Formats: sequence, structure tokens, C-alpha cells
Amino acid sequence: MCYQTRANLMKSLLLAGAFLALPWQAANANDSGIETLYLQQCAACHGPDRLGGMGPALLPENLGRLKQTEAERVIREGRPATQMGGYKDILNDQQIADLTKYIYQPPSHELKWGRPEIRNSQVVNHAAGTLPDDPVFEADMMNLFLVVEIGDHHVTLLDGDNMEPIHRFPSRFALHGGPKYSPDGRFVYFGSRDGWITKYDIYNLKVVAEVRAGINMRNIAVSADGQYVMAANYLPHTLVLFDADNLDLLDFIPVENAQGESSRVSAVYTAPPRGSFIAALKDIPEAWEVTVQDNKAQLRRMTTDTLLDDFFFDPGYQHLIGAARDGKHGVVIDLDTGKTTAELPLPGMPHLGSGITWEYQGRRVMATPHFRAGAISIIDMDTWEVIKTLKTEGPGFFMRSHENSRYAWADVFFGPNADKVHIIDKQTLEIVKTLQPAPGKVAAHVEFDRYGEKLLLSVWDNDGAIIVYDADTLEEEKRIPMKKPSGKYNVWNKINYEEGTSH
Ligand code: DHE
Repeated sequence: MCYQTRANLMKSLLLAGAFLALPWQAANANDSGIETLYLQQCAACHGPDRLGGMGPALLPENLGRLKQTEAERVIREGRPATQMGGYKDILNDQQIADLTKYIYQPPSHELKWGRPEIRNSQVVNHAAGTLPDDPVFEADMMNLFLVVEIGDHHVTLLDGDNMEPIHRFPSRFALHGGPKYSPDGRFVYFGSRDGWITKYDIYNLKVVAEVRAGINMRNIAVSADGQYVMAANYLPHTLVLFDADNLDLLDFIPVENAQGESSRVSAVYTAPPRGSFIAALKDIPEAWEVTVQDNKAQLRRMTTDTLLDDFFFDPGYQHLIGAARDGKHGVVIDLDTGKTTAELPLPGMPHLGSGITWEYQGRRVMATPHFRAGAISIIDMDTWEVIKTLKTEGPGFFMRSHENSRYAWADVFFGPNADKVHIIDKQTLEIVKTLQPAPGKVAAHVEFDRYGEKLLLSVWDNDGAIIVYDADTLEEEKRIPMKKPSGKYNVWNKINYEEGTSH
């Protein structure tokens, strides 16, 4: 809301409003003054229709993760390390409370984010092929990490050999999900909860193109050949296909079933051996396989027995392992036949998106934490039986390992023990060590370097850090201060679909 250029922007908006029929004008006539207050104080940065601008979108779907009391505090006090200043000297308590209530209500008019809005949002700073092909810094380009810092919406590029930061740059507000690399590791695509896709050239340290795919986005996927980017949205109910070069819009797919009922998309992932994208729908019991022909999406619908929230694949992308939205079980779907072939007893809402796999006694197993249970389930991927349930000190969010490491790391994201991290021996299936690296601060999300020799763990706090550990001795080597570092993503591990990391 409070940016230095606010006055100028407000002036331009008001001037524009004199000539254009802006969507809020009709509603303005009937409101109790709160829309006018919003337009005066907030619209310059958050958009006249609350869709966002320099600041994030202020709509119920986008604010769902922020408590109203916290939103009220942010309006009053501002948000440190961002351009959002406090309003306590400008607005009285009642006005702040009314504004808070207002932004949590659905807008008075229908919000659209279709082809024209997507096309108009596209910005190409450096068209594909126009920047030099040689990196502007020296490092093993395959052992770089990107660290997303959600505390002040920045990303740090880290050299994975010496674990020294190379560069730090601002990101869109609230990045979520793993950034996705181009197959050669030169470019990375970030997705934000507000629907922005940012393509970044790591070699030149520059944002090359951006586009807004939706109003509230789940995640993005990059095709295995690097040609396409697909975005999965909650709002509107769409999948959107882009050319990966300059993020040109190629196809816009309303997500609905044969009866015309629409659905949010739980997530979309690339399935390299199949040359396709796989998406699961959140409100309709269907999963879709999407291939691209002549720049158009071709859909193959698979009907599922249950609504799917979160999912995972076996290494050959033959099966989709999905978590049912009821939080009580999982299903295994054969992606060739589209049929459900097994059910998994997984109570406590498994977080399958965080699953990892490894070889155990000659067979492949996968492990998943649970959002609502202090447990890690280990599943035989041939028989689809749960072979072990490890008791943890609370529900967890992420798991990580590396083919070259004998250990898997699992956090305890929720509850009183959120500052602890379990280390599991992948051959005995036992927790062999529990660390508490920063008492009182959440410790979560690990990523290994390309060799599996070192790993990074986040101290998930505004006054946080990345901790570097030796993957064998489990000894801490150093701490690099960071602002609420969330995910970390190693180029080599990601582009090679390493078994111990997310894809
Ligand atoms: Fe995430 C990945 C869904 C809340 C941090 N999260 C994902 C993915 C999905 C997902 C589908 C995989 C996308 C991908 O990588 O392409 N997340 C959800 C939810 O449904 C949930 C529970 C509720 C929501 O509001 O969306 C949720 N996620 C969170 C958080 O509260 C976290 C901890 C903080 C934040 O930034 O919002 C969070 N999610 C992450 C991270 C990843 C992620 C860091 C990438 C993990 C990776 O290693 O790849």
C-alpha cells in the first residue's frame, strides 16, 4: 500500500479513471465509503480491482494463508523489509478494521483473467537469444543452488562448491513451489501465488521475461524438452500453456468436466518419459495427461475414485500416487490405463509432493511425511504396502535425500517440536539422530549438493539462516544468514530428477 511513488501512481490512476469505465466505479455508488478508502489508500499498489500491482493481490483466495488479525497488524504497522509502510498515522482504528474486512470479502464484480489479461501482462526484457551465452561469473554451473527467501521476497544464488552466495535479487511477492530449471540449467522459472511466472537467466543474472498466468496460482511445470511452461491455477479454474522462450501465451484451457462443472487444479508436473504434463483436479475426480501438438494442449482425462490433493510419481512415471482430499488414504493410478490399481492406508494427510524414493533391500521404496500425523510412511513401490511407519516428534512438511547419501532428512514443521529435524538411516529405516539447530525456530527443508556430500537446511525465520552440513558426519559446517529461507534447489539434482529431491 505505501510505496514512495504512491501519490504519483494514484494521480495517474485517477486520471485514467476519468476516461475509462473502471470496474469499481459501479460498485462505488453503493458502498459505505470503504471502496473509496481502498481506492485512495491501497489501489495504487494493489490494483483498483485488488488484483495486485507492485503489491500483492488482496483477494480472499490470495489472503487465505494470512490471519485477518495479522493483515490488520500489517496495515497498521507495515511489513518490515518491504515497501509496505504502516498506516497508523494516516487511518484511524475503525478505518483499518474496515479495510481489513473489505479485502477479505469477495469483490463486488466478477474478476476475469483470460487470454487478453494474460497477454497484456507479458513483459519481455530480453528476448530469447539476445543475451550472451557465457556466464558472467565463474562456478560449476551444475552445482548452483537457488534459495527462495520468503521473508523479504528475494532469491539468493549460491555456489554449491564453496557454499558462498553469488548474487541476490528481488522476486515476485510470495513465490511458492519449486522453481523449475530449463533442461540445460541456464534458465529458471519461478511461480508466485499471485500467478506471476518469472523467467530468469542465471548466466546473465537477469529477469528475461514475465507473465501473469492467473490470479491465484498453484504451481508451474516445464516440459522435459524445455519448450513449454504450464501453469496450474486455483483462480480462475484454468491450465495455461506458454512458450518457454519468451513466455508467449500458447493455449488457455478452462478446467471443467464433461458436464461443464469447473475445478481448481491441485498441481501440474512434467512427466519426462511420457513427454507430457500430468495435472490433478481438486474439485472433480479427474487427473489429466496433457500433451502439446502444434502449440495446442491435447487432453486425456482419467477418472479417479476420489478427489486428489497432492501427488507423486514412481521413477518411470508409470504410476501416479495421489493423496485423497479426505486426508485418509492414497491411491495408485496406472497412467497408461488410467485405472486405480491400489489403495494405500495413509491416514493423517500424507504430503506426497514431498515424497522421495530409494533402493531398500533390492526394491524401491518411497517415503512421505504427513501433515496431520507425527509419522513418516515408507511404502514398497512393487506391492504398494506400507512397510514401516516411523513415529516422529510431530507432523512434517518436507523430506530429502540423495542417491549418494545413506540418510534421509525430515522436518517436524508443525507443533511444539518444529525446531527439530530427524535423520533417518535409509537401510535400517530408523531415526538415527534428531537435530535442534536453532531452538525455538522452525528448521525445515533440505537440499543436497550435486554429489550428495553436503546439504543445506533452512532456519525458517526472518532472522534465519541456511545451515551447511556434511552429509556423512552430520556435522554443521557453517551458517549463512538469510530472511526466512524456504526452499533450496540444486541445478544438477533438479535437471537430473535425482531420486532424493522434488521434481
Ligand atoms: Fe507448498 C511445494 C501445495 C503450503 C512451501 N506446495 C508445493 C507443491 C504443492 C504445494 C502442490 C508442489 C509444487 C511444485 O513444486 O511444483 N503448499 C501446498 C498446499 O496445498 C499448502 C499445504 C497450502 C497452501 O496454502 O498452498 C502449501 N507450502 C505451503 C506453506 O505454507 C509453505 C511451507 C510456505 C510457503 O512458501 O507458502 C510451502 N511448498 C513450499 C515449498 C515448496 C512447496 C518450499 C517446494 C518444495 C520443493 O522442495 O520442491
